[in-house]
Amino acid sequence: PEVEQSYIMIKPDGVQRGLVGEIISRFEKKGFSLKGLKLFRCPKDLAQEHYKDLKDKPFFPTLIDYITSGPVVCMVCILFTATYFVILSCKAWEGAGVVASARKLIGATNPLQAEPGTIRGDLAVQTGRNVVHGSDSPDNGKREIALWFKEGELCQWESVQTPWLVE
Ligand code: DAT
Ligand code: MG
Repeated sequence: PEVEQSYIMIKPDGVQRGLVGEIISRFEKKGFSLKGLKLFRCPKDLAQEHYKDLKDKPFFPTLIDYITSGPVVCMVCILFTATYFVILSCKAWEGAGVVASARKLIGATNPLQAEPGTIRGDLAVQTGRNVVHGSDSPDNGKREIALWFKEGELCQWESVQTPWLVE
């Protein structure tokens, strides 16, 4: 069975501000594992496809300029489980899997409204410079990973921490 995966991206401001280690560290410390990781300069058409649901918003052009203004760090986060079946049948479908949990770690879209303790709440002040992206649903996670990563760029492995993270 398939395991829920989230596409996480450190935006150009996070890279420029030297927050790459800090942000990756928060996902690692939570107990998520990296399945893919790369520094990447995003072309305009990819940015437009990634944010296609927002194409009619007034801020769309500045959003695309921002995301393509410098390198981003692309990540796939996964939660290894002793039995994939368990997470599929209970946790992921209840929305408590890696996608929803990563959104909680990231915090609200507007960093001034994001709770302290979240990445945006601790490290950012403006919606247009909110340092990190996380998929908003398992389906979008799948869609975004296929957009940003090529076949062969993802790594199949299992963390030795698994039995100390999940019973
Ligand atoms: P999120 O990134 O929290 O999933 P979203 O998908 O609604 O938020 O929007 C994607 C990005 O677009 C967001 O991270 C920053 C930008 N954005 C959203 N709403 C905005 C607004 N009202 N003004 C300027 N930028 C905005
Ligand atoms: Mg979004």
